[in-house]
Amino acid sequence: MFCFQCQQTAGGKCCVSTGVCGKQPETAHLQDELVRELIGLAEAATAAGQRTPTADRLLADGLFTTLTNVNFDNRAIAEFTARVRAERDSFGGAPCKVVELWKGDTDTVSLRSTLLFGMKGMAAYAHHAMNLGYVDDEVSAWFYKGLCAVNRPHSVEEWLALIVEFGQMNFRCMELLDRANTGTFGTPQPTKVPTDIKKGPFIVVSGHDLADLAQLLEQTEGRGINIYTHSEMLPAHGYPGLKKYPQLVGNFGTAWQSQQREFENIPAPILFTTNCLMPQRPSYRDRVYTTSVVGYEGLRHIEADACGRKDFSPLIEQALALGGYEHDHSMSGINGGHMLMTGFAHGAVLSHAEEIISLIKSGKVRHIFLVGGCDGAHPGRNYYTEFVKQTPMDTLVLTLACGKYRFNDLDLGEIGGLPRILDMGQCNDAYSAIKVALALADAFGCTVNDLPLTLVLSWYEQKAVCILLTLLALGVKNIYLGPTLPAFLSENVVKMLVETYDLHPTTAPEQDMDAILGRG
Ligand code: FSO
Ligand code: SF4
Repeated sequence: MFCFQCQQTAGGKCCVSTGVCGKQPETAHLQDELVRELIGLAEAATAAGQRTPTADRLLADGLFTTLTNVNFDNRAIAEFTARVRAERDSFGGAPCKVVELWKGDTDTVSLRSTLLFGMKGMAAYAHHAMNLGYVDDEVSAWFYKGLCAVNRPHSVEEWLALIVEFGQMNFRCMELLDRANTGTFGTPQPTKVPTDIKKGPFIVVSGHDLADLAQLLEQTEGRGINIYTHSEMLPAHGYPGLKKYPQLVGNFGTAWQSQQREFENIPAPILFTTNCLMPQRPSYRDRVYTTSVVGYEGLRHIEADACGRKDFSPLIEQALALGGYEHDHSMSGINGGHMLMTGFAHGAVLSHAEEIISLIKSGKVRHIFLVGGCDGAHPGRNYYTEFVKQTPMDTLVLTLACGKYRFNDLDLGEIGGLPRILDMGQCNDAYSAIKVALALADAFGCTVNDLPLTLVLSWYEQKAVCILLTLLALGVKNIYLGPTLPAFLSENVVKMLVETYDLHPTTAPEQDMDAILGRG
């Protein structure tokens, strides 16, 4: 196997014998095979000069299936690949020759991988939007264009142009998903979320898919079962269309990489709607369910019917049978006893735009940091906790994605009635951060790069890659990126990113803070 798509890749280089994530060589091989078939499908459709809704969906779902910590089920991957092959055959023509993805000149492999991994991230966002009935023709068409581009030779300049074009398309896709989420469930409102678990039956829902959560909430109405979000599902509490359900009572645990410890002996079922799924320990393996593109051999999978309806009764029955905790349960040691705040997406933040602008003008807010992205097990990730602890009292911290669990239990106080930490939502809500930055730039008559704003990002998997490419494509400079740089970026590509975009690898919290605030 050869896989270097995520931050925890073996030795910071590549996984070759087994994945650090638990991916086995056979699964890696099947995922590569699926990507090759997806390229074949995009090529066949392009040669035939036509697309089909089935192919649109297969391209997005297929790429998402190969994203880190999504699908470990060899049979499910092979079956999906067979569907892709059948769709390709329906376009006629001979199967095309597909490039060796991981072979060739180092810079070419690096640029090709950057585009491919970015597309895997965008596929996840397109998938969630489609689940809510939102489709953007340009976004769907770009999967064909991008997969064909991955298959062809390009000069370095051409690769870079493709990557920038992709970054802009991913902005459009994040906007689509924002419209899908807010159009379906309303504008997120600031909401306090308890982290302790009430006695009695409950279900934990992980991942990013709000449509799945909504169906589960409908089906658990009046059943005496409480629902807890986990990891990236936390921002669901801010949406009026979801928070209206009285059984959506809190958040369980912290970020994805702590799941094996936090789920140990849990007396409740857990639903994984997307990544990040880890290999399970025996004490809770019989309680984990997957749905959609997520899969793991031996776990029960909830399929959608032709209309997209899912029957969650196996989880509901198991929740009732397990019965939950006998007494209210404090999650002490894992954020226990705290209330977490979420719901500060662009709608809520921009409703305070005037105050924020006057706080900046009067010098009460000296700087705004966006500290966010994905979390992981890498020891260097304490950087983000330390960095946020060191932010001066006259600064605001915007955050998003599961990296926020590194510091969202800190009490950093308030400025002018606003909490100093504002949780904007899931990783895709980077769209909100960009909207807020653009609105502030507009109000101050400057560019985003001239604002007293610095992005300090943590990356783990390929959604973070697409977000980074979007930020660069929008011309955002001076981003701090850690805990390590992607292994798939070659020395020359890193050099180019540093020179063109002032991209900074993170160093030490004090050192970066001094550089950002012009101290020392
Ligand atoms: Fe985290 Fe996993 Fe949202 Fe990622 S749960 S790591 S960027 O999937 O998608 O932030
Ligand atoms: Fe390794 Fe990450 Fe690939 Fe898993 S997804 S095999 S950890 S590089």
